[in-house]
Amino acid sequence: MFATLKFAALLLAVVVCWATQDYDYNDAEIDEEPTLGDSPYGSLWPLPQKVQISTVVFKLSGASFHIFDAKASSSGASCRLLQNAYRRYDEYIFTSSRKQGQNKSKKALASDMSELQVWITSADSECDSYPSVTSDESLTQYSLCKLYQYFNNNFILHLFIFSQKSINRTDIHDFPRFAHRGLLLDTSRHFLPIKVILANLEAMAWNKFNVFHWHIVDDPSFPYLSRTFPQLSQHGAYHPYTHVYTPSDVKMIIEFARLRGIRVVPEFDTPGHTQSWGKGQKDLLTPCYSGASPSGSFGPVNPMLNTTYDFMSMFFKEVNTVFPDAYVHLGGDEVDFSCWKSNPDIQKFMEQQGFGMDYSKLESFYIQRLLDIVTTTNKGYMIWQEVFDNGVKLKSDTVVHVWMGNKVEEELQKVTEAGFTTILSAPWYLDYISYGQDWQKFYRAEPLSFKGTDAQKKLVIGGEACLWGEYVDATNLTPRLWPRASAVGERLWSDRDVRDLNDAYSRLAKHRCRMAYKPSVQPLSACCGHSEH
Ligand code: CP6
Repeated sequence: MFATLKFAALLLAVVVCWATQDYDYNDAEIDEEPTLGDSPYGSLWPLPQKVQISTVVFKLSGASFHIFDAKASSSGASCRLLQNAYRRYDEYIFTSSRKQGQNKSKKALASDMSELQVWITSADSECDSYPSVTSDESLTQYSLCKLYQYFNNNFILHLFIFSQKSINRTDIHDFPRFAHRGLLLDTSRHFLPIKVILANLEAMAWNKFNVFHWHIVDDPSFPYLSRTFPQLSQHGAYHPYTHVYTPSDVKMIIEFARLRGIRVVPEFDTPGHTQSWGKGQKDLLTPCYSGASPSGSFGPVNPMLNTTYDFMSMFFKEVNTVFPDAYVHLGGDEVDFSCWKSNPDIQKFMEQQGFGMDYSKLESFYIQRLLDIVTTTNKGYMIWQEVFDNGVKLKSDTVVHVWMGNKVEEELQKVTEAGFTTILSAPWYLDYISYGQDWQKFYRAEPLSFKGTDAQKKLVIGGEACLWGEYVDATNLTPRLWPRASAVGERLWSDRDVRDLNDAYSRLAKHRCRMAYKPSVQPLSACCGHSEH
């Protein structure tokens, strides 16, 4: 029991949790840990690009404090997105104190900060539209006697005051280093209830992630309820009613994300990783052979049938109407050729097409046709790196997703040399866990360390933390992700030079507690008792 407690405490790396316990870890482990001091930046996470904290302290008074539109703001009362954000931030800051009635009897003092004015300076409002890769996420914040916040466009209140009850006078000018800061969740290996997805979108917003890469279907299950092809989830989901995402579920997730400046990019991965598609869609997958007769098992999508492309055409037309983002992720990773090789019809087709024995040519043949289909729906696409590696002809706005752990820099070099935008996931496989503080490994990664021109570096638009779902479900997903993903969040948001592990450790410990005590991320709250953080 005691051993379990100690282990949990170390994993979570929280000061408040381990203070009373007696440790006997071996020295080698301990030597590698950064020391936990105080950061001059308090609990700021991710660290803003420019921040100046003065020693003048103001108190936030829960009784009188309110957030509202500045007079000169170009957007305000009619903007539901903004008003929703004000309400949320008021809750973040004051929920616990108001519940406990702490501020009711206290009168506001002269030094109290009583208001936050929000001044939107951009001309075109993004109130009613969806965030995009070109959204302006910059912010200028002046903390005067009254707190003003000027920011452009994206409407995410990146308030550093977050949940503090007092605040140092601070000037901030902030903007992201990378435009694409994503998190991949996998809802196929284990079904994730809506509640879990929303809780993690909330945590993403606190860490300034702005892309939810929804790896929605894969081999084990097909939880996406398609209006056009309802039989896909009918037969391919773990349960046809309880373990599916209905059109209204999907809508809710997209709106919840939008209000937090987060894009939802769905991935419908083909031609591999499609076992679950085959359950509801006859003849979509390639029959595998054992000798001269079908073995009864199936391989990747069947690339030689016209019906395959008719299906994909209708399917992605629907995807285009359901998911408003300008991009869809088309997968294309890890295609296993053994089934294609075993099938005599495919062998014949290979010969006719002049592919010889090169099955990657067959893979490319399929992907090429799929890309052309998706292009007609006016969507952009992202693809895993294999599609690029195989020489498929890609639209110039394609995002190539680099995930393989070997030769990462070489790959980034090649992809950007070819002129494509790219995002990086190779260093950020959060489904891999190891003893001790592995957040440091994620934190140390540097996306631009490859050899290349400035123009090439500009094509790296960001990265994604991946939490593949083989070993996570609703019971352990949130605590496995946070605060480990926060390390990736800071790497993608803050300046390249922000890499001091001791400073990060101090801020992250505080940031982690802040996240843990938020009622909307319940799974984390269970580990600690009451706190003042
Ligand atoms: N599922 C899908 C996966 C993985 C990929 N695609 C994966 C591969 C290797 C590791 C972890 C995950 N589980 N559809 C690769 C992008 Cl180590």
